[in-house]
Amino acid sequence: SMLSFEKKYRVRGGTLIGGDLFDFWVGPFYVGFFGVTTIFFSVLGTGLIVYGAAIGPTWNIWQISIDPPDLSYGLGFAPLKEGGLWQLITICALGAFGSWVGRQAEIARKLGMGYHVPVAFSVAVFAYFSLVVIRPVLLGAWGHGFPYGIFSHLDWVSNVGYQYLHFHYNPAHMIAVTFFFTTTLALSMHGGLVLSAANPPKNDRVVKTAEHENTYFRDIIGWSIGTLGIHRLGLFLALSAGFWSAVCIIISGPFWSRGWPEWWGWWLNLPIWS
Ligand code: BCL
Ligand code: UQ2
Repeated sequence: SMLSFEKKYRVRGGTLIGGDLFDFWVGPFYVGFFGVTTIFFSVLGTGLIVYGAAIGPTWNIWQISIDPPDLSYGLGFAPLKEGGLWQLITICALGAFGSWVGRQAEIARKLGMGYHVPVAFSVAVFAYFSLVVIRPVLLGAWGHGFPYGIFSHLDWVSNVGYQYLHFHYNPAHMIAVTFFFTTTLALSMHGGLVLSAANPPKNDRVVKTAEHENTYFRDIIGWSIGTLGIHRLGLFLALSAGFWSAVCIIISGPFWSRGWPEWWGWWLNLPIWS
């Protein structure tokens, strides 16, 4: 049931597609045009995965894999059992992720909020899109996409990594990894700081405010980024992690086909060393 204050947020309008047609709620869920398309693509895509598993060799959850077409199919359609399923599932996945972005955007509009959430999720979708569309298209075959399976996608990451000898030398991978690690550092500091102020020890029980949070860091490092600032920093760090991940895989093959350690030759070859 609805909480007393919820009703005032259930306002009409703000839709991008469909006008008033899907502008309603089912229980706690907003529906909307994109809610319908999300359900459609998710159910169809999941059904195709289960079908692929059913015609495959195993029900072992770790070993089930829906593989992309052989490289020989290039950028064409493959028969269903030869990678065509992977192609349809990829379309469904992109349809569902795109619908989810649209749904986030409509709800943001409805509530008069910024588009930060859909923009953020779009970066995750972009990372997925770069793996299964951008890089395969640039390399000329859908077979460069990654297989949909638990162990199989790990094998793919390992194989593709070693294809470039030592993926840690990929400069964009370095930046992505650094942003991932810094994101966890920032979130652990933020979570720790907020809990330390808002969830005081038993012998005190006086909830502290942002002034205490600011003072804590001013005392330690002479500066506080501030309560709004830490969220801006967090969003920037997290989006950068996803963005540089996409870059690191797009450049592997299409723009650099040798080992990544060799890329650093530009440094060793600087004239200042000779
Ligand atoms: Mg590496 C990629 C870290 C070692 C080869 N590697 C990555 C990046 C990340 C990373 C920077 C993966 C994250 C990503 O793309 O997110 N690698 C990393 C680290 C080490 C490491 C930290 C380490 O050693 C400590 N990598 C190595 C070794 C190589 C290697 C040296 C193997 C031998 N690495 C590769 C290769 C790749 C990476 C090859 C990549 O392709 C990958 C990369 O950059 O990909 C872009 C982005 C996020 C996504 C793609 C997820 C998208 C989610 C979508 C939009 C939504 C899903 C919804 C879901 C289905 C719904 C669920 C519903 C639930 C019910 C709620
Ligand atoms: C802060 C602040 C918060 C915070 C955190 C800080 C009151 C509740 C975590 C401290 C953050 C700093 C010093 C930036 C760290 C930089 C990187 C790159 C990790 O000052 O304001 O608000 O949560």
